[in-house]
Amino acid sequence: MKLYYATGTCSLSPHIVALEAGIALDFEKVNLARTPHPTETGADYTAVNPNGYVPALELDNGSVLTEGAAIVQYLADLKPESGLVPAAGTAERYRQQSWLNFIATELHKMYSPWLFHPEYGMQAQDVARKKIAERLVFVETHLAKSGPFLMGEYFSAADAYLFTIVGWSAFAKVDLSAFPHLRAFMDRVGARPAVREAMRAEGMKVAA
Ligand SMILES: N[C@@H](CCC(=O)N[C@@H](CS)C(=O)NCC(=O)O)C(=O)O
Repeated sequence: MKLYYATGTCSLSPHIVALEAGIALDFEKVNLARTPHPTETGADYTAVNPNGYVPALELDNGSVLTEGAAIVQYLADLKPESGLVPAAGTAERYRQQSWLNFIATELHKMYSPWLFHPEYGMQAQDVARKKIAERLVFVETHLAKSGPFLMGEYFSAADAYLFTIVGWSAFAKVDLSAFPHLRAFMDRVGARPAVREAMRAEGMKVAA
């Protein structure tokens, strides 16, 4: 299987999940700075994902799975013993899907594109930061009451996704000072060997 990724973007989440699950992947880097995005081999990435965005997972049968929230579940389901997703059909699985959907729609798509494109202007950025702060209050309250991870006592695929998106906060000037449990979560997840390995492999800076 091959993961199409771009350094430090949302594709870090399936990268982390693959390493946590012990799944060996091939990787092909996508250059998001050029449009249409070429891959590192010079291929046109829209031939892989017509929407042009990462991540995309090319399966061994040649078919392509897109959407980060679906990809992390697919990978984790390949290794149920990793405990990264609850069993399909259980209430716990729906609870995790609820978190994955929340992260995708309420966080990911508020940080990106709004806080990554200064051309949208300060007003749009202020609105996005205010909305993100409201959503992070919800996450903070949950972690304080039911943490230390989103699913409680165990690290799951949803945590990899949350870590990836909240990890953009310094760059996006999203202030985390009011969220001590979330900051502790970021430190806790950031210290995991698989997370550090994924970040290092993508050429990201990893805390000492
Ligand atoms: N709905 C997609 C969105 C993925 C997404 O926003 N990817 C960004 C990087 S974090 C991207 O590739 N942007 C470049 C583009 O849209 O052309 C998902 O959840 O996987």
